This record gives sequence, C-alpha cells and structure tokens, in this order.
Amino acid sequence: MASLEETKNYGADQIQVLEGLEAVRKRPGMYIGSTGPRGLHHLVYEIVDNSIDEALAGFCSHITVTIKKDNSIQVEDNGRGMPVDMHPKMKRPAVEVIHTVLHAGGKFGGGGYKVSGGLHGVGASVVNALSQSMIVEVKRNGKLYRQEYARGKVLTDLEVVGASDTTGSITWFKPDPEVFEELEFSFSTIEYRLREMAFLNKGISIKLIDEREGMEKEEVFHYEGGIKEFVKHQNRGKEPVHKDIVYFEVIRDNQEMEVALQYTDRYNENIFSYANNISTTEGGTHLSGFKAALTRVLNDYARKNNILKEKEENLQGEDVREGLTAIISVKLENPQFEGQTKTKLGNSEMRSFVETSTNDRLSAFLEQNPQQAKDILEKCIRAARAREAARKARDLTRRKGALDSFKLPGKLADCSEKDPKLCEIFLVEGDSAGGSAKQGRDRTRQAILPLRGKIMNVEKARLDKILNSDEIKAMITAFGCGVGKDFDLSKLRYDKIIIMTDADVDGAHISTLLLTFFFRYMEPLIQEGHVYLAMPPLFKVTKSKKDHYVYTDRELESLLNQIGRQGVNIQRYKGLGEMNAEQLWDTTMNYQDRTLIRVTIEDAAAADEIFSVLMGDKVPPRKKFIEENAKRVQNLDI
Ligand code: 0RA
Repeated sequence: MASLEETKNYGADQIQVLEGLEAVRKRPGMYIGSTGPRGLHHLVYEIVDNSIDEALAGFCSHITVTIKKDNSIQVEDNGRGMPVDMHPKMKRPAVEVIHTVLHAGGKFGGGGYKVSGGLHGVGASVVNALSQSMIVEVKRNGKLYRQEYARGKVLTDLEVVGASDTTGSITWFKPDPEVFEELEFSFSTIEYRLREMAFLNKGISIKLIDEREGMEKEEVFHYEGGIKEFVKHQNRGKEPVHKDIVYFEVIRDNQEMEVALQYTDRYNENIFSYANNISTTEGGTHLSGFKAALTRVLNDYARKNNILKEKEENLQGEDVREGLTAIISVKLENPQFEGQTKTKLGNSEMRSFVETSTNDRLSAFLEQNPQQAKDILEKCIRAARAREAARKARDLTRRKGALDSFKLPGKLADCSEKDPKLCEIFLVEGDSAGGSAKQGRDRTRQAILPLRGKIMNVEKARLDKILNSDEIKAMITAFGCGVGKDFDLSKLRYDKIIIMTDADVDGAHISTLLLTFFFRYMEPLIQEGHVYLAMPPLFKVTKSKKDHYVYTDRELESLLNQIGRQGVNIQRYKGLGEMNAEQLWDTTMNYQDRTLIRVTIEDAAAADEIFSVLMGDKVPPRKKFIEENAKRVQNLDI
C-alpha cells in the first residue's frame, strides 16, 4: 500500500515512552475493564484499533482478523508495517517499544485522528502483558521482521526472518489463562464490533475468519456507504416512513462530522453517537448539537409550510425523535472524554459544528424532497398527539392508583421477607407451572407471578396501549418501580427478576417479549443486572432408580457416555408443567444447584438490533437472524 518514501518519514523518535507493564498484570481491570469475556474481547479491539488508525491515516485498506483453532487471535493489515528502527532514547527497535512500554502505541504524533480515549488506546503493550504468548511480524523495507513476547516481556530480539515485497503488520496473541476467567472468543461479539468499525470507516475492508473446529466461518465487512449503510442495517426489520436515508458529511479544518438518519414506524428513539470510532454512550456535545438542530429544523420547516398550524404548539424533542434511527459520527484531533464511563464527548467546539452543519444540510434535504419532508413531519405530529394521549393515560392510571404497589396483583404469590435485596420473583409461563412453582418455592424469599398467554409485543404499541395489558400492569405493580419515564430503580421490590419459561420455541418467544418490555421501558433493570433467565432441565435420565437432570444436548451426550446406554430411561421435558413442585424446586429454583443466566447488554445498538429484528413485522430478517443466532440464544448474552 504505502510507498517506501512514505515509510521512511516516520520513525522511532515519534514514540513517547511512559511506564512498565507489571502494573497491568497486577490490575488488569484498570486497563481493559474486566477479566471476564468483555475484557478478553477488548484485547482484540485494541489490536484492531491500531490497524484502523493506520487505515485512517490513509495507508491501509484491508484488515483480517482470525480466531485460530486454539482460541488465539491473529490480526493482519496491509499498512506500512510497524516502525522497526531504533528508538533513540530506549535504544530498542520501535516495534519492541510499542509492545513493552505502556501507552507507547496510540500516542504517535503526526496527522490524522487516532482512536484514543475511554478504555481504548491503551496499546498493544497491554495485550502483550495479558497474553501467555504474542508474536509480531512486520513487512517493511523489503524484509520480514519478527519478534516474540510473553506476559509483558520480550522473548526474542527483533530479527529479520525473510524477505517481503509488500508492507504490513501481523499480530498473533494467545490470552493468558492466569489472567482471564474464560478464554473462548465469541464470533458474534467480534463480528458486531468489526461490522461497526467498517460502517464507521467507509471503504475499509475487514475480514473475520473463524478457524475453530466445527465453527468454521468467514465474513467480510466493507461498506462504501459507511454510516448510511449502518442506518439501513439497523432498520432492516422496520418499516421506513420515508424513502431515502438522509446522509451528510462535513469536513472542516481538522474536524469531520457525518450524519445518517431515517424515520421508521417504531416508537423508540435510536440515536447512536461516536467520536473517533468510540461509541459515546453518554452522549456529549456532538449529540446535543444534533438534537437541537433536528428539533429546530423540523419546527421551522413545518411552520413555513403550514404543516403545523398557527395555533398548534411546537414539536418537542421527543416528538421529532420517535421512531428515528440516526448515527452521528465525528472525528477530531483532541477528543475530551468525560462522564462516569468516559464515553461523553466534552469538546465544546463540536456542539456548534454539528448543530450548524445539521441545520444547513437537513433543511436543504427537506427543501429538495418535499414529499419525504411531509412523510417525516406527519410522523412527528402523530408522535406529538400520542405523547399527549400517553400523558393523559399515565395520569389516569396514576390517579386510579392502578400501578401502586400497595395494590399487589391478585395472582402474585408474594414472599414474606421485606428486604428487597434478599428477594426474588419468578415470572412463570402458564398457570399450571405457576401452581407448581408456588408450592415448590421458598416462601420467605421467592415470589411467583404466573403469566398467562402471550405478553403484548411492546415494539408495536405506544405506552398508553401497553398500560391496558393486565400481564404488564401486574409486573409493574409487583416490581414497584413504575414504568418508562417514571421508572425508579431504588423502589425495586426484588433483587432478582427471574424469567422461567418452557425450554421450547414458545418459551423463547415469551422470554424475548418480556426482555423487550424491560429493555424499552425498564432499562435500568437490565443495565444493573437484575434480570435473569432460569434454566429448567431438558431431560431426566433415570438409571438404577437414580435420577439425573440434564440441561443441554451436549450434557446428555457426556452423561450417557459416562453411565452407559443400557437400562437407561430418558424423559424429555416438553414444558415446566410436566414437573411437579418438588422437581421444579430441585432442578430450577433451589439456590444451590440451579443455573441462572444473567441478561446483560453489551451494547445498546446491538440490543436494539436484536429486539427490533426479533419483534418486528418483517419475517425474512427475523428468520435469518434466528437461524444465524440459534446457537447463541442458548446462552443469551445480549
Ligand atoms: C509507521 C509509523 C507509525 C505507525 C505505523 C507505521 C503502523 C502501526 C501499526 C499498528 C498496527 N498496524 C500498523 N501499521 C503501521 C507511527 C507513525 C505515526 O505517528 O502515525
């Protein structure tokens, strides 16, 4: 990719030297967030980010990430190749400094925007510190260089091991089992991240290969349309309100902004903002600039064209964001990340830059596309009217006291313990299983709420309708913390909310409906980790009068191998209802032996994608999604 001339201009003296890697091994959480699956995957992003930086600098077009058979990772790019010349102060090759000195990477001087901030940009040295083995190869100057590291240390000097007529970098690492609790990489987690990177950096081609046995797979992410295609992807299960995705890009001095948006017939707002490829989940100046411009432009246009009549009130922010899918991506030289999780952009110049640009470009779009402008505004006006109706419905339900927890629902079998921290509530599919659960439970700490039939699909209704559903009202009163804007987590009456459904397709559907409701209207429940899925057994295996409960097909296989297949009786549970109270307690509810899956949300955009695809009206994307993710649903980690 890069010519020899360009390669020469950069070198070791541009690398700043900071501190040692012992600290990283002592307190890995400080550098990669955790030593669980999240931290493990962070290692991959860290290495990929360096190649993305090289692409943003204009020298790299292709990145390949491979999950190797042994759950090690290889990242290869066709950039200039990492610098190999001697670092003047350290008297070591630059590539070695990058991999052994904290913060040496990601802090190169020179033009371009660097992915840095938040947990990112801690550098390749952190990956070395947390790997049992790491090998880096550089193709540069017509040569192939190689160096090995392990657990933060250098194993071999940088050597020339061959010739090369191309340039690029290859990094291979195997995470350290002494550090990580789990060493298994998730294809779909990495896939999500790489796809996001490809959307945010149009033109870059990123390939993901899984070489693990029985899981062989390959995907390429390459989007010439960038975030415009991101919006299309997010909206693939939804019905758009207008034809085109609005897209604009403004580049000025050393700042860039890109916006893509489209309204859908949904009711929730989905705005995802990024700064230098980092997801700014806490928002910041770029997001508030965008929101201000959106409200203003739509109101101005509606007034000017008499779509909003003189006596009508202005559209509010929430009206112009209902059903909106939007991506805002800015790139700037010195991003300031603030907020609790360092994901809030603080640079004040970004507010006016995004606001003015959006004002200009969005009004131009509306002027040039009167039909689409009309479609959008009609949707916003419907939202404004519904907001009024919902407010009235909420006031009414509140006045009636229908959602107060002193009027607990009749079918709730509550527990006697009063300290919420010690209590849990099982949401049980069907009255018969509900009956067994009531009998089998620990009455002091376990409450049971049987749910009858299908829960309402909240993706397709506004709050005023949703509040008419008995099942939903029962949950709101039982939990005790309100709903939607009024939600108050501190009032939660149970520490654990446990969804207990049959291990079949209907059960999975009910779980998804419940999770969708929690995600859209009680999000802190999920964010703070209060929601769980119970794991009822799939089989009861009886041999010589001894019962074994088995939870997965794989477990059944290994049990049969262990106890032999002769004289074995296998009962497949079709539903919770087939278990009596004692069995339900033994297998699924008792504190010691049960397995609960905690539902977590790694990423809001991913979760929205999952819920809107699973719960939307379009069948083909749903079918495709379920087929692709069928395995993952077993271990629902959203
Ligand atoms: C030359 C100079 C610089 C970085 C790279 C090459 C480079 C680093 C990586 C990391 C992964 N792949 C890479 N490819 C190239 C530093 C020059 C600067 O300050 O930008």
